[in-house]
Amino acid sequence: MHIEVVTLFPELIRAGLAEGVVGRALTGGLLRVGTEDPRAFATDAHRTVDDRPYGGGPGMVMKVEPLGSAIRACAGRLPRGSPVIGLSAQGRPFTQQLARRLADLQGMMLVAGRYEGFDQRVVDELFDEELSIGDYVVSGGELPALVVIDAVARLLPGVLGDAESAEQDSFGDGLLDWPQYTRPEIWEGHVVPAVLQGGNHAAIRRWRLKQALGRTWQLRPDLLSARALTGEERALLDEYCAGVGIDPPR
Ligand code: 9D3
Repeated sequence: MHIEVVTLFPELIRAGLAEGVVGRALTGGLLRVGTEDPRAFATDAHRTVDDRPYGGGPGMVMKVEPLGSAIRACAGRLPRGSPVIGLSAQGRPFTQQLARRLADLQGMMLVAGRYEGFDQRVVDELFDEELSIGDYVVSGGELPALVVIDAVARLLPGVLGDAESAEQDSFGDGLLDWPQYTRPEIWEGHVVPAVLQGGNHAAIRRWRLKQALGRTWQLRPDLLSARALTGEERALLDEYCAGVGIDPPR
């Protein structure tokens, strides 16, 4: 997978990719990430990359010519057909489903905005789509671009080890995780649930599934509504709800 990022802060992108799973994907050659700084295409003595909004008002807008030139330079390095994705608060919400779709591509371009955002003509003429990472305000598109890269990179074949990726095809799909515990058995008077200390693997599996279902219903009922339940899941969730004294889903 080849990703190009258009950004006024290439160091921020580099720093965000250096560690952990994504860092390994880069050094291992499973992922390639390049950056292009619109400032490199600014033509005036001050290397200007922003300008005042038509119509007035506070803030600045990313200047069109340097941004357009940086996007075209990146496009020339990417496989044909790679989508150009702008990161903006006006974008479509980024989801795991979209991360899976992007992970199937050979390449993509991520364009990070700064200031009040992009000139709408850049959006209309050069972007294939705009993505947001959620309903809160961050200062620019760089952290959102890193979120997209991280979510996509960990889905690429070979990036996660066996132990990490086994998690992905467990019944946890579409549910919150079950509670995890490690040693010691008693910490400041608080014990690890007894079922996890026995070797009854069928009982452990049922307990974890029940916890995952119950926590999802308590904390994120929207996720459960979007997911069908098997007969076993329905029964385990009813048990969980009875245990904590809440109503199960109808
Ligand atoms: C919505 C607030 N705007 C009022 C005029 C100002 C503004 C805030 C933040 C303009 C641009 C930005 C920068 N944000 C992003 O570039 C961004 C973002 C975000 O803020 N939230 C969630 N996802 C994203 S993706 C890019």
